[in-house]
Amino acid sequence: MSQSGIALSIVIPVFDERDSLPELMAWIEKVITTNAIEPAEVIFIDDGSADDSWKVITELQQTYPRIKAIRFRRNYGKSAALQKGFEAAGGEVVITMDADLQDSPEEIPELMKMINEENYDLVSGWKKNRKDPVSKRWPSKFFNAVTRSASGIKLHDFNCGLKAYKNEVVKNIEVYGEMHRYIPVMAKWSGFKKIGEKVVQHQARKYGKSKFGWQRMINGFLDIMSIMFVGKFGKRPMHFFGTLGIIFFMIGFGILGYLSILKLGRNIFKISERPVFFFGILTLIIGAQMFLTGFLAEMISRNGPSRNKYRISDTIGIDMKHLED
Ligand SMILES: Nc1nc2c(ncn2[C@@H]2O[C@H](COP(=O)(O)OP(=O)(O)O)[C@@H](O)[C@H]2O)c(=O)[nH]1
Ligand SMILES: [Mg+2]
Repeated sequence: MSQSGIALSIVIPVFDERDSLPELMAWIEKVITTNAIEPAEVIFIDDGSADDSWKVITELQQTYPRIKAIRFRRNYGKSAALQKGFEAAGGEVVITMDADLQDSPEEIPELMKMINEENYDLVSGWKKNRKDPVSKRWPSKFFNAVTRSASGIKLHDFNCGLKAYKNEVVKNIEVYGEMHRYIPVMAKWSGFKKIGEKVVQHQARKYGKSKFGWQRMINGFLDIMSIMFVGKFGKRPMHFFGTLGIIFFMIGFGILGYLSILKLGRNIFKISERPVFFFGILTLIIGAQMFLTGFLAEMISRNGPSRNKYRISDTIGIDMKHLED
């Protein structure tokens, strides 16, 4: 048991899912009681929904006291919601799940077993038989192939909303931007190596509509570059920029030095008539720029980022002060 004595935390990001919530909560409750998973908490993070999702959550809480909730003042994105949910989660096992009824709560007991008994750090769902339109499935296949080869983690479905974690995993990763797609990659970089997957049931969306279009997909691709970079050089950016800086600087220095010696020796040409002269100047400047970038990155990373500040307007069952820090 963790210090809080809670066996399971279910973290559910919500954005305009009013119609799905009552059915989802009833289903989760059924799974928890039939499998005697106690104590369990369900944490909803309402991310500035424009419909009455918050009102529905508040009402559901009267029936199901295990519900806790956080409400953002505006929409910050799925990653932000997961991050705050992870900070609030006290369960020994933490399971994330979409709010739209596409993920099945029936998978919970088996996922818990894989964490508790088979000692996995992280288990990702795999929507093997995915009930979404082709416009979603194909980009997703491509995305998964890229992420697989970039990260070396052999998962089929990185972006599955249904995942299970050991508590210490969620406390040791920081999810922001559109990074929720790369949580397994972040977990690996943080030293959690036992990462597995489980084929999970997937349903077509019953109510409401999908919130992930191509704009968010592009941000997702940019984020994988950040994640690989931060994972490798986040704490020592000068090693990356400095190395590139030295290479460029030496090339430029070599070219200009060579031209200077020629000029001094024979003085028979105008230095600016040699095209390589401009190349030399260019690489020298790029080299110097790289160094400056490296120094700036070092200074910023030393002062620590404050990107996980989100404005929270309400909470249920959760200490708000501790969350806004
Ligand atoms: N907190 C939060 N949750 C979101 C946001 N966008 C989507 N979600 C939730 O993430 C889950 C998956 O989103 P969905 O639109 O169904 O994506 P799809 O399954 O890929 O079509 C659902 O539970 C959504 O409510 C967001 O901006 N903030
Ligand atoms: Mg969905």
